[in-house]
This record gives sequence, structure tokens and C-alpha cells, in this order.
Amino acid sequence: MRALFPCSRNEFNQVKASNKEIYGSGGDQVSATLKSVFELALASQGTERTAQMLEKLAQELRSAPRPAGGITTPYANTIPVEEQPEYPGDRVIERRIKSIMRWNAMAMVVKANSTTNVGGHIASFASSATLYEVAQNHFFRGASENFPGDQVYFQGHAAPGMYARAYMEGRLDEKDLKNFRQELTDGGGLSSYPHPYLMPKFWQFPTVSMGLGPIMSLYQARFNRYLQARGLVNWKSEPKVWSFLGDGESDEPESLGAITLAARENLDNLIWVVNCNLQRLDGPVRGNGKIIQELEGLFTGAGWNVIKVIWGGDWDDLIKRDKTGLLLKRMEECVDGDYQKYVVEPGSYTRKHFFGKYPELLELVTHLSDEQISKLLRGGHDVRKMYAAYQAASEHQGQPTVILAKTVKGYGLGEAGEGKNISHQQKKMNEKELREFRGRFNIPVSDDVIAETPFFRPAPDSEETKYLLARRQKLGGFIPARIVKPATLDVPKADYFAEFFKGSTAEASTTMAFVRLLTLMLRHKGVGKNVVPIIPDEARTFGMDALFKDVGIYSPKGQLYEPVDKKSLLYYLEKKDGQILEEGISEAGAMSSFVAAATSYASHGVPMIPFYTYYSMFGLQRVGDLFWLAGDIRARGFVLGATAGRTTLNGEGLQHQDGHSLLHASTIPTCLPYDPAFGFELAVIIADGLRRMFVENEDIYYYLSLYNENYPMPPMPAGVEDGIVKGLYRFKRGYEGAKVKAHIFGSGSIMQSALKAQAILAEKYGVSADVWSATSYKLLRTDAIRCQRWNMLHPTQPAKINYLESLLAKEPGAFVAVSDNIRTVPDQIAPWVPGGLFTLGTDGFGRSDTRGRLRRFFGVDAESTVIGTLYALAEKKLIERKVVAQAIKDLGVNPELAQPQIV
Ligand SMILES: Cc1ncc(C[n+]2csc(CCOP(=O)(O)OP(=O)(O)O)c2C)c(N)n1
Ligand SMILES: [Mg+2]
Repeated sequence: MRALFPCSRNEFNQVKASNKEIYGSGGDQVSATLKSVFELALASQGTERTAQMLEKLAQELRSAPRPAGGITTPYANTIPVEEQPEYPGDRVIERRIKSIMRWNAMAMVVKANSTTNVGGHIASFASSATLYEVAQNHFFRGASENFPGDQVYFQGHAAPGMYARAYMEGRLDEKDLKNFRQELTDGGGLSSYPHPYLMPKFWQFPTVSMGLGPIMSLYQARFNRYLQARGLVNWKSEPKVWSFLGDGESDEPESLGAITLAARENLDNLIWVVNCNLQRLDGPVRGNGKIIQELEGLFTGAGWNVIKVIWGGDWDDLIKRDKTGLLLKRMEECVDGDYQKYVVEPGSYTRKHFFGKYPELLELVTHLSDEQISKLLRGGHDVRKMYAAYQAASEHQGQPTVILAKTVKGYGLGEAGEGKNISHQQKKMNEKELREFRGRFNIPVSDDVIAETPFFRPAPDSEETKYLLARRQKLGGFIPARIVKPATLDVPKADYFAEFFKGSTAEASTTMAFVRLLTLMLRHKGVGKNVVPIIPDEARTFGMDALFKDVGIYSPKGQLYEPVDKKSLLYYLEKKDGQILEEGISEAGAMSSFVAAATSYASHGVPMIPFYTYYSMFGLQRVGDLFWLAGDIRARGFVLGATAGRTTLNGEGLQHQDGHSLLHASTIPTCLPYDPAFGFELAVIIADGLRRMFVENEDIYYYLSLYNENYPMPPMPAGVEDGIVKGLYRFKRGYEGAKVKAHIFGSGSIMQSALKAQAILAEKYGVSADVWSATSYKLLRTDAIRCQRWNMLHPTQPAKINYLESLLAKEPGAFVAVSDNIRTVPDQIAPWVPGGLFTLGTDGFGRSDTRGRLRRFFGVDAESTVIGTLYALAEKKLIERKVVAQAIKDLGVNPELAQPQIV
């Protein structure tokens, strides 16, 4: 105290006593004491020094342990001017480069929309150009020997800016830019947003579905730690994962839903940059509040290192000269709606309404013209401020960092769309607006061609091009770039799973079969270490808990406690190099981990084999967008929807009983959905998947339904492997010599109904039914569609026969499908089944009851299958209708049973 304040303890106590009167006693005594210290500091040290001391204390406060919850600091830059490092780049050249990029990014969108209506965005990149350029010139590290490169998640709507840079780098040419969003034109153009599926050498991470970029980047950073902890990589330095997101994007639950994980696991390899241009698509993000403050509170509470970059260097002098504290007060008072207004109104407005609120503040800006006031930079447009933030973030240890950078949406577009509510959708500019833009950024485009918005690229030997290339060369190469080094795995062939081909009389479910298969995979000498079991808090449900002890649960902290079940053989083991990713109750998080593991072959040149097993109802239906993204990002791996089947999973009722995931999975172009009925089918499918993905390097992934119904697992009939993989094979023929023939397609657990129906039909109705296992309706359909299209376009050539036709063309009788999924799943193949397909399925909401009652209710039990088959035969006039009526009576089926499907 003495050292700081040249006052006696007596003097201090006097001030303290008077403050105590104001603040009262008890808890408030602390406030009184703080206030006393503050007043004395102010009196003895002056405003400036006191402010510095307070800032230091605020910094300490930020890193102090605290309970979860929001905490904010003043609406000021986190990094004080004194701690701002020298800018290492050539600001003049960098500005010229950036200006050219601004022009080309804008021109690309305007040009495309002058002749088409393909859309595009100008305002997002206009606001974030500095955020990217500082990182491109000084931070993003490209891949090099023993270093996979920093992983950067670019904000999807800023894609034109990334193309504009790649154009200047010489990676894209004018034709590419001209065909922005015209991928089917003239040999192909650039994809609208980051899509690795469409531009596999350029984009690494799809981001444009808001919220998915942030959550994936977080789990990517964690997966990088996992790979290191398990000794699967040995990098010379650790890559940083950068994620750029919009402030509006932070509204998505996925964006913020997992941020505590990043802090808990000390992911200091993760840097998020939130482009706080205060606007989203329709209008302000938080017109009545401050998004930066709100996010600061959330991230600080979650344990992140928060760096606010609010004010550009132009403000430093004003802040310094403000001895009253009124400037900060005014900054705090204004809401984001006000700040947006200051962008669209002239400087005179800001003078009057922002500074003019207090005469002292007006004084502060008397030396500035209105024009200068209107140009006072925001932090996110100031390269020195951004550099300081990136530098601090890169060096920060022990916590992930979020940089909250304040910018202007549509920066530089002026009247055409700077800070306006319509800015997001601005994609056209008239000649006057183009001239203004050109003037503001000094682009050498002449008046006579400006209306055509020509692209401008400095010559290869220009200062700009040389500078730009030298910077990227120094940093290891271009970003974004998706460089996939060829790598294959020595995966097991089908015979490794021979035990499944023998079958077993002991009852088992396909889930149990899968767990056994996964155990075999984990024990495999060649690729066991590449297996990544991922589970969102459901291992016990699936009988996978034995794996906890076998291979351990990944935890960067190891296990700091003794697990309650330590005495049991299979206790809950967490360890630093654990193999299982136990994600807790976060399907979005688990799916993000799946994506990280499933793209490890591309990101790191280390193929991994993820098996993500989850409660099927909470997968495609809940986080379907991430499944879609897994296709785009070229994921390779297995997802397993366990507890599948609207009637097989009984008891759990409406919200749990899944009968439609297979249909959802069918909509994803690179996903192969399978519905195996038996252990041997599972083994054949997985062995084939391993070969296709990790030997043939196909960019596909698998979705398999797993069920929890126990029944004897039969041995594999001879020669069915090809049919299993293609989607249909004859599992069990009906008896020979019958007059009436039928065919029942079963799949998954409901195969049991098909087999029982086969026996009843033979015994009671003299019908010989062949039972087929339909392992994948989607694959059958895809094959049929492919042939159909070819035939349509080659009408004079011999028609191609699809797989289904080749199997069924000569089969007599009626065809019936029975499924534990909605009818649309089997109906996918109906057009190609000779004489049509009669389908039984589980349309409608599930109910809690026994399996038997549920199957009767939905009409997919053995008896209903018999009736369905007889009906299909009667429809074809192969039997008489009265046989069906008799069967309904014989089998005790109530014909007036309520229909489960509503509307
Ligand atoms: C999941 C999802 N919902 C909606 C959209 C449509 N959309 C595209 S951009 C946008 C606004 C973006 O605002 P912000 O995140 O603040 O980005 P900015 O362009 O302002 O940087 C919206 C709603 C989307 N791409 N993804
Ligand atoms: Mg925004």
C-alpha cells in the first residue's frame, strides 16, 4: 500500500470510513474499500496511471479462476497500445494487395449477377478482408515436411475473397473467376462456398451451414491432440486450428454449444475469430445490446482467453486525451444499433450524436473534420490491431483464444451497401457505385471498361505479386489447399471375420455382433491403432462398456480420481492415450469428432477408421446437416445407428423408435446405407467398406442400422457376398414344387418376421415364398436409376439391365417387402420390381409396448407378413381373395385395428 500510495494508514482509514457510510457494511464493505483505494490512486497517481493499473488488474481478473458465468471488461481493446507489437509487414503494399482483392471479390459477384441470377455475397468479405489478409501475410502456416499446415475454417460467405486471393496468387485464372457460381458452364467455375466435394484441391472444410464450421474446428483441434497423445503423428510443431465466423453465426447452438470443452481440454491450438460487423442477414445482430460484450461474457465464463479488438489506431489518440473517462462511458452507452447508424450516416451525425452527448467529447474531436470522423477505423480494419491480437492468440498457452473483432459490414461499399440492413444481399452495383469503390481503393480500372467490372491482376513481376508470393512461400505455401497424400491401410479382409460366417445357435443381436467385430478390429495388428470408437454416452446401452477398460477413454488429464467401479474387471478407465472418444451427450460433438477422424487421411495423411455408434433416432434426424457435411468433406468411416427399428426398439416410445434414418441416409450422395440382418452380413459389408475406403481410397462413408433383438445368427449361405454388398440376395428359398410362388424382402431385425411368414405360408397356405435379404434399398435404386438414365439417353442401343432386374426378371409370383422402417425405404425400388412391390412398414409415430404388440400394431409381424403376401398374390389373381380373408381370421388379426399413420 505504501509503495503505491503516498498516504498514511490514517488517511486511508478516513477515506474508507466515509465510503463505508455510503456503501454500508458487510459485503458492501469490500466495495467501499475498493472505492477508497481507487480514489486514493486517482488522487496520488493521476488518471492515466490509475487506468493502467486497473487494466492490469482486469487482466489478472480475466485469468483468475472463477465459477462459470459471464464477465465483461470495458468496451475497449484488450491489448493496450503500449503492448502492441511493431507491425512486421509493409503496410502500404499489403493495403494495395488487399484493395485489389476487394475489387476482384466484388467484381466476381457483380459480374456473375449481371448476366445470371446465381447470387453471391460482397459484404461479408468486405468486412473481413483485413482479418484474413493479416493472417495470410503473417500467420497461416502452409503444409511442409512433417507439418500438416494450419487448419483454417473460412467463413463461407467470404469465399469470393479467398478466390480473389488465389487469383492473385496465380492459382486460379480469369475464367475461374468469371464462372463463379457457374460450375456447369464452360468447363466449370468456382463453387459458391467452401465445398471440398466440388473443389477437392482447394477447400478443406465446408463451413457455410452456420455453426458447423465453429463446432467442427473445435473438435478438429481436439482430434489433433488425440492423434498426438496416441503417438500417431510426430509433428515438428503443432498446427493451429483457426475458425472464422460471423457474429450472427454465434446465434447457432452449434457455434457456442461446445466451447467449454475447448477450455476444459486446454485447446491452445484453437483460435476463433468472430467477425463482429454487428449485422446478420436481416439487420443488426444485437441492435439493443452489444454482441461483443455478450460474447466476451460467454467465452470468458467458459474459460477462454478473450481478445477484443474494437477500436482502430485512429481512436488511440482520442482515448489517450480523454482525461474524464467520458469517452469510454459514451462507448459503453451506445448499443450496436447506434454503431451501425454511425456507419451509414455522415461524420457530422457521429459528431452530433456520439461525441455531442457530452461537451467534453466534442472538444476532443474539434481538430477532426466530419470526413475524418466518419473514417475513424474500427479495430477489425486496422492491421496493427489485428496483428497484435493474432500474435497474442498464437502465443497464448493453456486456453483457446477467441478474437472479437469489430468491423463494418460491406466496408468500402459506400452508398451501395456499407452498414445497411440490405448489405448482406447486395450483389449488384451501378456504374457510379463502381467508380466510388474504385476511387476509394485506388484500382487501376479505366472509365470506359468499369461497367464491365473487369478483373485486375498485377503482373507476375509487380511488387504486389512478388510480395504476396514471398509471404506465402515464407509461411509454407498456399491456404486454403487440400493436399491429399496417397496413403492406404493394411485393412483386414473378410476372412479376418470368419467367425461370423459360421453363425451361432446362441442368440445375439446385430449390435452384439458389431461390438464383437469392433473388438476384433481394435485387436488387429495392422490397423487396430487406427480405429477410433466414438460414442455419445451410450456405450452401456450397446454393450460396449467392456471397451472402456480394453482400450481406455481418451482424456488429456488421464484419470485424476479412482473410479467407483475400479474393483470390477471392466472399470471406467480414462487415460491420456485412451482410444475411445466418449463424447458425452452431444451428438453434434460426436459427429464433429467423426468428421475429424474420417478426414484425417486428408488433413494429416494419417487415415483413421472411425466407428461412430449412437442411438439411431438421435443421429440423422437430429444432426442431419453434419451428416450431409460429412459427404461434402469426403469423410471415410462407419456410422452405426444402434437401437434402430420402430418396433424392434420397444418400450421407449415415440421419441426413440427410429424408422426413417435409412431414408435420411439415402439422401446423402456419398453415404452407403445398409440394413444388415445377420452378423455375417455386417462382416461382409464392413470388410468391403474397409477395402473401398482405405485401399481403393473412395470418398464414401457407411451408415449401418444395428438392432437390439436377439436371435440365432445363421451361417452365411454360399456365394452371397456380392449380393450383400450390392443390396439384395436370396437368403432362403421356399419349398420346391409349390403351385404358388412369392418373394419376401426382409432386412434388419424384421427379417425374423419374413422367415416366420415363410414357414406359415408353406404350412398353412401352400405358398412357397423365397426370403431375400435386402441389405440396401438405396444402392439398388441408385444402380437402377443409373441404368435408366443411360437407357433413356441411348434409346437405340441395347438396354442395360440393372442389378434388380437381372436378379428378379425370371422370378414368378408376387413381391412383398417388410421393414421396420417406413414404407418409403423399400418403396425406393418399387418401379423396378417385376409386377410391382407390395410393402409393409412402420409409418407413423412409435408407441411404448412390447415388441410383439408393436409389430402387430404396425403390421410387420409374421402374421401380418403372411396376410400381406397373400393379398399381393390375390391382387395378381394368383390366389383367391377368400384365402386372404380366411388367413385374417386364422391368424387372429383384427381388420379394424387403428391405422398408425396419421395425415
Ligand atoms: C444454418 C444456416 N442458416 C441460415 C443460413 C443463411 N445465412 C447465410 S449468411 C447469414 C447471415 C450471416 O450473418 P453473420 O454470421 O453475422 O455473417 P456476416 O456476413 O455478417 O459476416 C444467414 C442467415 C446459413 N447459411 N446457414
Ligand atoms: Mg455479421
